[in-house]
Amino acid sequence: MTADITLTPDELTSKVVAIFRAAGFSAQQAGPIAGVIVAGERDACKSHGIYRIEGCLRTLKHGKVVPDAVPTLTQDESAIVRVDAKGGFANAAFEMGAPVLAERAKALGLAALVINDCTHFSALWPEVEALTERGLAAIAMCPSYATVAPTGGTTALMGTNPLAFGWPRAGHAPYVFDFATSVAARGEVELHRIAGKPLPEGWAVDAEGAPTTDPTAALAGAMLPFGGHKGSAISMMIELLAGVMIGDMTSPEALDFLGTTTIAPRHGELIIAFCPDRFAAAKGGVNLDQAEALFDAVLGQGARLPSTRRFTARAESMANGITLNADEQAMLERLLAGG
Ligand code: NDP
Ligand code: PYC
Repeated sequence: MTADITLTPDELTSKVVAIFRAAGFSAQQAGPIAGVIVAGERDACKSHGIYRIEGCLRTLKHGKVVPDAVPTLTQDESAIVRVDAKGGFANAAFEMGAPVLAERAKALGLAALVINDCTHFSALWPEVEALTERGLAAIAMCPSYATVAPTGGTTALMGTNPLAFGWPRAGHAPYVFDFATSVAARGEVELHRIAGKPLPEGWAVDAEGAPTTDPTAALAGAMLPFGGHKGSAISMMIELLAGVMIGDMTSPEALDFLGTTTIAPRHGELIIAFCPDRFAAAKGGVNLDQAEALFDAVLGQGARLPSTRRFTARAESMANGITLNADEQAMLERLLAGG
């Protein structure tokens, strides 16, 4: 049995970039997708780590992502910055749009980045974190493909529709949360299936609409929203704002376009950035200590802030490397060999 191996984030990035470049992705696409995949693995977010590589490659084989897409940015004097991803992954489009979004948000107080026609498989926290690094608060959201039943319903309609928020903090890692509006990300269901483990109760229904803990039955049926009718409504809001409002596909349309949930979905994404100092200008600028008092109160109760687990994992990976088990190594070696 092969022992675990430990790689630095840079070593893992080189391997992931090499896999995507050999598959035909341009450097402009391969770098950003490898970046978010390795960030997921580094931060112990396995549902969006290296397990996603094969899904990206399948998406290419199905002809549903443009491997050498060159995103284009359109900007005017308004608060809306647009990047057309031209069918490539959202990550290259975000890298192009983020500096302009930040500049507009600082100039106007708030601004939005609309990404259209992107293929999307990734976690959203890297994006809101990138904006907090520029002193901005940010919200990011996108639809997915129809895999989640509305509360009270039985059939997949909405996507797992992630929602992320970031708040900048002086002298601390930012306050960031990022979650699916389904009970868990679909990637978690996939990981349970691969590991042969049952799902927790309340995650999913089967194709007949009956509750199930069998991951395979859940993947054929529908996941459920988090928080009952509240998560269901937030998920619908994401369909409206990051689908209909930006003139892009909703989750059912994305599923129709692809015909399968085994590859990454095509749709749009909406990222909104806020300049706290501009909002509090009448009060002489934002008082970040007020936010710190809230965070301290959370910690004072023995609770934790979101992303603490992730930042701890990141510090551990940066200090001691990213450990891959035998199956993960075998997958990487197979993909590096072109298999
Ligand atoms: P989780 O339920 O694992 O985590 C959600 C968030 O809650 C994280 O910020 C997490 O912080 C925080 N959190 C968890 N437990 C606690 C706690 N006890 N106290 C305080 N905060 C806590 O996320 P999901 O499975 O819902 O989503 C995982 C990822 O999947 C997300 O990154 C999301 O963007 C991605 N996704 C992407 C989709 C796409 O279409 N591109 C679709 C759906 C999901 P921490 O990480 O520190 O635990
Ligand atoms: O994990 O739900 C998910 C997901 C869907 C698309 C990308 N990630």
